[in-house]
Amino acid sequence: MAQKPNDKPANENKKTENLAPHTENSDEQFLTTNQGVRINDNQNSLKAGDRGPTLMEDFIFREKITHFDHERIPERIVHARGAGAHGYFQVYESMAEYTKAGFLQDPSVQTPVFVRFSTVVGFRGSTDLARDARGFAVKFYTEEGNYDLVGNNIPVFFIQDSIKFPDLVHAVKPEPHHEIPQASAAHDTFWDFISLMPESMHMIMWAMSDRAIPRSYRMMEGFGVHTFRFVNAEGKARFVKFHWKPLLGVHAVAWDEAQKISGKDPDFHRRDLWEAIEAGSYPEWELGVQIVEEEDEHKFDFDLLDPTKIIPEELVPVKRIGKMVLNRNPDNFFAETEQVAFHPGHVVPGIDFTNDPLLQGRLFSYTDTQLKRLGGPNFHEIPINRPVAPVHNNQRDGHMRQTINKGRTSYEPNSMRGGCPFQAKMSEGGFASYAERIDAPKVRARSESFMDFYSQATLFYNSQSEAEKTHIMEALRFELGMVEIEAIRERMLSHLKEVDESLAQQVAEGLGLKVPAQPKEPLNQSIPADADPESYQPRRRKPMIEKSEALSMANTAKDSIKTRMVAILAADGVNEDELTQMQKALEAEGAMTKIVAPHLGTIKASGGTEFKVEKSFLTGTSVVFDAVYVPGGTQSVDTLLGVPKAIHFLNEAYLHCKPIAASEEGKKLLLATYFTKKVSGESTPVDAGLLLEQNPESFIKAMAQHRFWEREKEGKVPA
Ligand code: HDE
Repeated sequence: MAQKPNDKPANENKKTENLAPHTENSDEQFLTTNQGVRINDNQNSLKAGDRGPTLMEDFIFREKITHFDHERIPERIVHARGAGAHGYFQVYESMAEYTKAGFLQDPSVQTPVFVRFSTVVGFRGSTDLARDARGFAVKFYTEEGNYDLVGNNIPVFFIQDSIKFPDLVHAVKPEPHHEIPQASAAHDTFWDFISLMPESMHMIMWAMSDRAIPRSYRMMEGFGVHTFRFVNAEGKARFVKFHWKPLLGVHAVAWDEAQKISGKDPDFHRRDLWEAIEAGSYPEWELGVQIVEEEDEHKFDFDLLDPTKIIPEELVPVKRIGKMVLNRNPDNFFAETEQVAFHPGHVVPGIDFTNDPLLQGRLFSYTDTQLKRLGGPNFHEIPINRPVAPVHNNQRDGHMRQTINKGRTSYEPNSMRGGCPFQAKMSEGGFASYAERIDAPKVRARSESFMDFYSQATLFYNSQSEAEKTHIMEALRFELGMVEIEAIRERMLSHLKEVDESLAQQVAEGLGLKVPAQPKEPLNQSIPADADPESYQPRRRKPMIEKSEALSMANTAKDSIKTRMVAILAADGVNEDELTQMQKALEAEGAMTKIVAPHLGTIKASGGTEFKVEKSFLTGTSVVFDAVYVPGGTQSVDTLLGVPKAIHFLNEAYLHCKPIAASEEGKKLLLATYFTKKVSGESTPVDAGLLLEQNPESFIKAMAQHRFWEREKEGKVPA
């Protein structure tokens, strides 16, 4: 990355400077108390005699233990488990036509960001690979104050009104009597709730798809979900939906693989993010916007304010307006990733809200939750939350106040300070809410324009590739298979029938049930007591499009193998030329290779060179790799033939549809696998992900395809 003109490291910026006075470095320093007194003995408490009781007087002991006793804070009620990184955002060209937001004006300006990715359901110590939506929260430290885009990797949500959020979260979290299961929606209370909430059906399709088991945080999209507003300097507003598009494409793992990774490396995603940044392979996303003129608000077959709907990209293209690069890992997980406080209500002039009832509720919830989690109203002073823009107001005091506000006045208007701090005119950057006209009765109700629950679920399903459809069906079989109450399964089948008959049929087969002809009870129970149930019945509108290419991961970017992890299976005597040729070719394309061998330490190649072994078959597992390569060398291949775990490694990689390459001699190892017939050519069709000669170029091409899902049809690999 280019250095900035003042020769500072490229990953330093205004926010790094803002954090610097708060960072601590113990190198070459004495150990001290919190009062700065040097400690002479950190091994023994102060006692009355060397076998006597500890003395109250021991301020060193008391301070240390007391601090320790108070180290924990409440974890986030949702999105508890996450990983964060610093970086910057840069707009491609001025967006002045649409918004006056300062950070979207000047292509030469880099705005510092901090991003936190998360799973939603699991506790802080759960696994990264749970089937779940992922949080994608970005804090822009702009010159005009902090702007938070608090999104997910799925563009819609389960519910339409935030008053249902506590119900949803109570239903999906572990059940209250025994706190089972961890980080999983596959249980009765979740599906009970969902089966009575037809509005969730679109989100359910996404959550059952491979989007919910990403290969990497770096390979997932992000979405602002709600429709927001852009407002330009003339006060003209337009609707806007936000998208993050990963430059590495959108990729997933297989469900069987996800479950295994959860055991083998529950930190898979946070490790992947950390290691990529440490290696200088900075994750990158483009920010995209879909802009809709206010006068076009009612032109769609859905309501723009309904968060269970997308605007298909075919109807309103996504304009890519800038790029985000993550180029620095946090120094301290707790201080930064845990204490960062996002809020969809943190906006800057030029960005405003709409009346989406889910967004409206979120605008209340996020400050409230930080008060509990971070302990008081001064959480904005925690270093990671401080804006780089100056803060002046008359808010005072409260727990852990850091700022020392000078002067006698803490009110406004005042004359004693000449009225300072004073209000800013709009022309001086003062925030003024968009003056939307509202003239309506005060009612507890839902608009009839929100009542189309199934059309976009069907659109999503119809837009999937064959393999993706199979994965959705299998995920539903799994999840509903974990449900114990049959009536819940049946209700779900009735909903699935509305989405797609054949999907419902296939899921029903797996559950040993029949798709009910008529649901036994009303499927929509989110109806106010006095309402006319008729007006709450789902109504299908004729969709404006039948399919959307952008919804299928099969159509994602498949042009790079950057940061893909390749396992090289080898032992002593490995063919040195083949090994180094392949390593060099892969690394030149930005992939990373690790030698996996029967033991750790080193192996001696045919040419005499010692190669470091990164993983043994005990510490390494195929599920954390993207591809496998087997070089030749008679001794190496013969040794591996005697290692059952090496054969298992290959079988499993094959099962998970990964590219596998072997040199002519390495092929001998592949003949010992379950897919031997594919290797010997006895069974067809030819597998494009199975490369049976030393040809780095074809291996690179195959790796860029990510997975060869057509193998799943064979369905008989015992791994
Ligand atoms: Fe959140 N959400 N949410 N949410 N959400 C929280 O705030 C809430 C929703 C999202 O990395 C909480 O600080 C309500 C949609 C992310 O720190 C809490 C509703 C979307 C994160 C909260 C929603 C999100 C949160 C818990 C329904 C995608 C993690 C801890 C109206 C657009 C941010 C916290 C981080 C976190 C409330 C729905 C995204 C309780 C009431 C829709 C990425 O305030």
